[in-house]
Amino acid sequence: MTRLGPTPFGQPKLRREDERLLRGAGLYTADVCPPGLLHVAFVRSTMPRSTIVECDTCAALECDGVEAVFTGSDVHHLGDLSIAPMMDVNGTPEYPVLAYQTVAAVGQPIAAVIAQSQYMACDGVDSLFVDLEELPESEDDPVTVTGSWNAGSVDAQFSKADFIVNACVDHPRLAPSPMEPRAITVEYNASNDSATVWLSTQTPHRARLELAKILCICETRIRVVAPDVGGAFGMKAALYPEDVFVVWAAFTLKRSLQWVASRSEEFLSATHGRGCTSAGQLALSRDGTFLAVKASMDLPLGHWLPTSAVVPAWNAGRMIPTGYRIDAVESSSVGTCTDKAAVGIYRGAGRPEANCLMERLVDEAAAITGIDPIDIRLKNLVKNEDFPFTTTSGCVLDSGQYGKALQTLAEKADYAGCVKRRDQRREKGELTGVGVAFYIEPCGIGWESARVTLRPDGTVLAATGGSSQGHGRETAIAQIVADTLDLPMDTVEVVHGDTRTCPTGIGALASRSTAIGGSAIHEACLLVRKKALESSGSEEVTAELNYKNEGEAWGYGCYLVELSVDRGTGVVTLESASCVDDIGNMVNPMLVEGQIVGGFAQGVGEALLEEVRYDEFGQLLTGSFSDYALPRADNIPELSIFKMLTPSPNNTLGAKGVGEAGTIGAPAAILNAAMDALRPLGVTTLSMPLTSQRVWEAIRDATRETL
Ligand code: SMO
Repeated sequence: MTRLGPTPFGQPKLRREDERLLRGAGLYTADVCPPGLLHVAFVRSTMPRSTIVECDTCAALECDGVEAVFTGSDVHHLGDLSIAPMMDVNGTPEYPVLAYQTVAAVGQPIAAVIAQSQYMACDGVDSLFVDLEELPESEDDPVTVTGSWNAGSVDAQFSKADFIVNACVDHPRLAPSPMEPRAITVEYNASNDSATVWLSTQTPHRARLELAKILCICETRIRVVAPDVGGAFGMKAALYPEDVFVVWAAFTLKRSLQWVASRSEEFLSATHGRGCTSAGQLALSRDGTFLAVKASMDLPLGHWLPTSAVVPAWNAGRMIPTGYRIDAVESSSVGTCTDKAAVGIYRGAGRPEANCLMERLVDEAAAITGIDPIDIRLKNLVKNEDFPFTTTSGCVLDSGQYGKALQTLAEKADYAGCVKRRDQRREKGELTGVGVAFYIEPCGIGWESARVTLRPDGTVLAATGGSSQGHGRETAIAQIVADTLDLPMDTVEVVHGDTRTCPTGIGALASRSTAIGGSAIHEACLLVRKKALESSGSEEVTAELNYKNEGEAWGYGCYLVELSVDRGTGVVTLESASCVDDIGNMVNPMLVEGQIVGGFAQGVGEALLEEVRYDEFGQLLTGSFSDYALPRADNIPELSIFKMLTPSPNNTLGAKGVGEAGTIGAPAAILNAAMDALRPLGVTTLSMPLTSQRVWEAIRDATRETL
């Protein structure tokens, strides 16, 4: 697939979803109101690690409108959730639908009240009496997931190195915060004892499979529909205990039920991301050649493991040494269960962790050798002629022009001018920095499904096994179909996110929607075209297939930021930002830029503002947006976006993912720029988020020592 040009493919088509969404005519899970709907609210633990001494439901049951109350003893027989087995796990933490006998974390559901309205359910929750007795800290070893990636003579390279540099990076624990919180509406169908589960999810088919397994019922009794989804970012990839409860209760009561999380419930019990602490060492020769790298990644997990719980640890470990040619690598990654909210994938999912550590090490290498940060990268990045390139840890980087991307960035963003301005301002006593970061982004492994039907009237129905989390899939898929079949876009109807009308598939995650999901649609179109040419011309023609890619596509790119630091207050101000991203063939450049800008904003949030905090007793301190600082428009400088185009040889569209690009490149570039600004004062390390308090303390500590 190399055809690009005056066809829908490659054009910045407006999103066909937006007409209905902007007019308020979208259909979100909470908008679905089957007749006789009852509402669910959860009683949540106010303490970590406790024994449930008493859970008295009497008063709640007498509340107006309350129809039923359930506790852990009603559901503790239900099954467990599957965990993607990418690393070794030394135990199985419980998957408690409602806490039974003990609770593990603040915010864990203990009981559920079902009532005629959401308010009545909340009144019931307030009337329910729970007595908890705090347990001492457990003496058992926590459940951990571990992995290591070792190759080459690391010790020999370290002993012959001219320099060894160190870096540590602290990633804040983050709350993914999609605009639409978690929501589930179960429409119970008494005629055949089945249910339609409307769920704000990234993975409808997996949700059906897991629900059937946990509830021990046949999959045919459950239809899962992901209607419009208002953002997900990895937070809606796994099935939550609350979801399982609501479906179980609907079948038990034979009633339709709905639960919509409040924002506070999201901070307390939706999955968090990041929280990784990493440490690394890079050995290099005097001329700036990288010889060996050691990295250790330490990631938190929560009190239960969502399906993709180990993915961040796996990506963080296996991606070292990212896009650099380093022949000796020793990388290890450990995820450790804690008595806090679950941690799962969040936009980037281990990619920012690996890239931030490498980029910090590379900048330290530049500083110690006196080689320019761009030049030392150019010297060590994988060269064009080496693709496909198998990294020392075994990742197969498919394609790219890494050096050219960095040179393009230097030119377009006027790197030389940035450095000159910085030096002039430094002479006047200002704290200013220029930061560069290179990143790579693995995009989806495996397969996705598609079914394309060409109707006798010339219109097309395209059904994908993937789904949409609000990122414009209907538009992108319609463009691929229209281009492949040479039809106008408005003849193409797209369906997704429904286990009844779509072929069994995976979903919207891991930057896979276009590279794999889009390729599946493209292949199905080619098959339909072939069948149509062989048919009589007046019949309906359908093609359905599973497409498996030939290996991961690796997006990559680089970011450059200029920033200044106020010496008196520690406030960091981003002054400019530019990026070059190579995502292979593009279906819709407007959607691509939207992804880059959105990812960048979340990357700025991680670098400068956002942090989920618990106190020493396990109490959540950041339970609302007044304590948890999402970036606002005035925190985000305009991002100048430039593109490279190296098609991936690993999928039929030649596409790479772009969903996570900005969250990977931005924090690394910002960290490097802040270190560049503060290194002259003697600051040697900084932790994210770079709040004014943290930065002020770093300045104070560094300057105090030199007094
Ligand atoms: S963090 Mo993404 O939804 O794989």
